[in-house]
Amino acid sequence: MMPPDTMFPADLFEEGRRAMPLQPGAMLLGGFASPRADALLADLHRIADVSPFRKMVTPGGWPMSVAMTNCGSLGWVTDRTGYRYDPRDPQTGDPWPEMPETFRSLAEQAADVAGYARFEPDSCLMNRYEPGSRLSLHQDRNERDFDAPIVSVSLGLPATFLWGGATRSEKPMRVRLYHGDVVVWGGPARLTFHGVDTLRGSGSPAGEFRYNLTFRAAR
Ligand code: MD3
Ligand code: FE
Repeated sequence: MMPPDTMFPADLFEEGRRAMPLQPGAMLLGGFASPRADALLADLHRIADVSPFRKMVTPGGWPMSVAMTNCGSLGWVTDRTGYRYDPRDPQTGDPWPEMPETFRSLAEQAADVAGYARFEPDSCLMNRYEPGSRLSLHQDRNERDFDAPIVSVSLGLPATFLWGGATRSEKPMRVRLYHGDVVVWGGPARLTFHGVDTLRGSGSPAGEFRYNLTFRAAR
C-alpha cells in the first residue's frame, strides 16, 4: 500500500468512493478524506495545541455555538468589530500555525477532482461542533475573489448540512455529511447560502465532536 499522499485521486475512487454533483459548481466527494482521516485529525490536534478552539463573538455580541481556530497565512475571525481575515491569532498574538502538508494536498487534490485545477488555499478555518452546536444560514463572502472554490472536509460525528439557494429566503435542502466526506463549492455555487443544523450527540465511536475544515483562497 502506497502512503496516501502518493496516491492519485482516481485511485481513491476505485476504493469505492463516489463523486456526486449537488448543483452546478458543487461536488460531494463521499469518503474522499477517509484514508487520511487519522493523519488529518492528528494534525488538527497539534494545531489546536498552539491556537486552541474558541467560541468567537459575533458583531452582535453573542458567542457562536461552534468553536473555531485556523491554520495557514490568514485566519477567519469575528469579534465586536466585524468579520475579517487576520494573519494573527487574536488570542495568542502570534501568526496562525502553518497549514500542514496533509491538509494542503488533500484540499488541492479534491479541488482538482471536482474540476478546479491549481487551487492554492492560504487559509483553513477549522470548526468544532459539539451536541447543540449549529451554524445558521450564511454566505462566505469575506474572501477577496470568488473565482477560487471552497473545499470542506467533514470529520467525526455526522451532521445535517443545510444547502440553500442564491437568496436567504430559499428553503434549504438537507444533506447528511459523514466522517471523511469532502465537498467542493465553486463557480455558480460559490455564493450559495448554507449552514449546519443543530448537532445531535450519538455516543458513537466517532467521538464527541464534529470537525469541519474549510479551505479558502482568502488572499
Ligand atoms: C457552500 N462551514 O465554515 S462546510 C463555514 O460544516 C461553513 O462547518 C460548514 O459554512 C461546516 O463557513 C459548512 C460546507 C461549505 C463551506 C463553504 C461554502 C459549503 C459552502 C461556501 C459556499 C457555498
Ligand atoms: Fe460557510
